[in-house]
Amino acid sequence: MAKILLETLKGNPGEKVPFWFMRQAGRYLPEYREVRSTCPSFMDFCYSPDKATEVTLQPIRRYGMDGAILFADILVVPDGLGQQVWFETGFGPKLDPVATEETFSKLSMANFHDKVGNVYKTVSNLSSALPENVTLLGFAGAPWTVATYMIAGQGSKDHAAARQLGYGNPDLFGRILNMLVDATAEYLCRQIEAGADAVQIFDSWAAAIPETMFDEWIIKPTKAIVEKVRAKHSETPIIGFPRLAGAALARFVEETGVDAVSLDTGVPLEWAASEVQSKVCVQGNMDPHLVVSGGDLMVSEANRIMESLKGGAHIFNLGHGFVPETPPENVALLSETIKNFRR
Ligand code: 1CP
Repeated sequence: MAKILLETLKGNPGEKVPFWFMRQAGRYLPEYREVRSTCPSFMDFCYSPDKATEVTLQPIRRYGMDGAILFADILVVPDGLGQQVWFETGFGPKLDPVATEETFSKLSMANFHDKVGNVYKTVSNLSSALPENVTLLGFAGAPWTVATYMIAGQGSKDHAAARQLGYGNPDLFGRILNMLVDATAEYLCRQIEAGADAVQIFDSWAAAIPETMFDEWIIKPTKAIVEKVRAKHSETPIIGFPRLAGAALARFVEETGVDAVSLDTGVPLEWAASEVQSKVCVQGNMDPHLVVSGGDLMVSEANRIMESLKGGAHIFNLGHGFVPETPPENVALLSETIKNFRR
């Protein structure tokens, strides 16, 4: 059986719209919470191939998505570089901040692949466990988004610490981004070698960056990763996701050379069809909060999205990840709606 999601990423869409959802594995599923409860440390959970494999497969069994995304986290990369990462219940990620020469000098690739090797094991487990029509997606965070956590030592709303270091000490900031480019490119190549069919680069915090900085912080590092991965694996599609980039999305697509791009919830579809989908495959872009209420509005919105993007390569997805309060039965209705649509 053909992998219709992979074919669509390669620019060969068919009658059906392939689909997967960001955060399709996660707390909205009771079976996820059950496995999660066996592992108090979230990072240990990401490094447990059997558990990570199981929770990746759970949504596929329930809903039959065309794509399975590796279960791990974007903060595996700083952890692999030697920056301590942990998750505090009710708070989120915590890291020992890297914002000085001294803290930066402790990071290196020396133990990277050993440290994160179990993620590659999860990918290879998945590549044998998944039904043959399901596309296996690997992923990593983009350097800018990962750097916002590394520099602040936690999640932040306006990414003040990263922006201020980027302006105030562009040399050190540039070296942090370069280290992330090299690590991320190697990390994605290893996932591909372990069996990932395609990879996505999440730039979740690409919003409201001045255009000159958008080039330095978002486009250049992403382009460098695309070039490095493509040099080794020219056939593997690479998906970008500069979330909330606004009109800069069109330039992102042209300049980074990604094969596909994920649209956040606010991207107008008529604009996306003419300015973005005319060049690459698009994914998107249902509001995850609409899946919390579900019903007729969710169904009509899903159909509107698929109608609006049926002129080119489109993979149905959300505009951002599922929220924990999503009722699993609404995901079932959404999945059926997508499966029944014909272009
Ligand atoms: O205890 C739990 O179960 C915590 C919830 C959770 C989950 C399910 C976290 C903590 N990470 C994940 C898995 C995850 N993270 C996946 C796997 C698979 C899937 O999508 O089904 C992926 C792709 C990510 C990527 C990720 N992690 C991103 C980029 C995508 C996005 O959502 O914008 C980001 C920003 C993170 C950081 C992160 N991980 C987890 C938390 C609480 C956070 C911080 C978010 C914030 O700063 O607001």
